[in-house]
Amino acid sequence: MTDILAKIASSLYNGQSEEVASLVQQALDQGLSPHQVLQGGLIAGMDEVGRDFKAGELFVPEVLIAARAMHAGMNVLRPLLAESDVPSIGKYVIGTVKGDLHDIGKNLVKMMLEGAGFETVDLGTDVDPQTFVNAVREHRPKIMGMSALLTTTMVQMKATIDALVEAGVRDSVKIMVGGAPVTAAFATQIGADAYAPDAASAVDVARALVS
Ligand code: B1M
Repeated sequence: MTDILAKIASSLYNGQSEEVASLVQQALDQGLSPHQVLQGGLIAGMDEVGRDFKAGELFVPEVLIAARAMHAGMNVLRPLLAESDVPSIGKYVIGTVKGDLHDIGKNLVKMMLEGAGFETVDLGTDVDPQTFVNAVREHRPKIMGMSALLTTTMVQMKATIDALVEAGVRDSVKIMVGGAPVTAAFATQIGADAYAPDAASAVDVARALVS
């Protein structure tokens, strides 16, 4: 069992998209749960990519190819993670903040929320504050989530909250933030309602916010 997860992680590291998709399917066929495959295979592989990227052993093109392989694996898992007969428990607008192109974590959070019964509206990456404001006006979500992976872009979370206040819609929505450099203390400091460290916690936190 752990063998196939290790194979998924190393194929992801090597950017072998087709191999990753096929191994993910094999792991599921062997009886592993979608969450086991996600955590022990895909996320484990991407963690290794992150470590070597930081150490200067991998460069942006290699990371991009690994990210593509991660998406290929997630495409197989998506319907299973989102599988749910729970009726919608509320709308959730989500996006990665301005200047930030990282979307793997944001997409995972979105998939898990959909699995938990939230109806999601995905604004994508590099979302400027005004686009968040417009989406809150248009979709009237119960929760708006912002993701940031860079210390240089997490400040956009505060800029977006300020824009919501200025537009007079801040109090109509709960705000959740997350992403590797974001902390609970930072969330409080910028006036967000909640912080979640990972996709699974994001579901618990979102449920608590709407209950
Ligand atoms: Co970039 N990158 N990257 N990168 N990248 C990081 C983030 C970095 C930590 C790598 C490193 O140096 N170790 C570093 C940031 C350093 C810093 O700011 N302190 C970094 C850098 C520097 C950069 C560039 C500036 C590199 C360059 O060009 N010189 C550049 C910036 C581009 C931009 O955004 N403007 C850049 C580019 C890229 C790629 C495009 C090559 C690619 C992104 C591809 C894509 O997303 N489509 C990429 C990647 C893949 C990474 C790493 C390796 C992996 C990120 C990832 O997907 N992790 C990353 C290193 C790392 O984090 N280990 C790195 C897997 C994912 C499942 O985890 O996104 O943390 P994560 O999401 C988690 C939680 O954080 C949480 O739940 C998720 C699932 O559990 N979460 C939320 C996330 N959002 C949430 C929202 C919530 C709640 C929870 O509520 C709303």
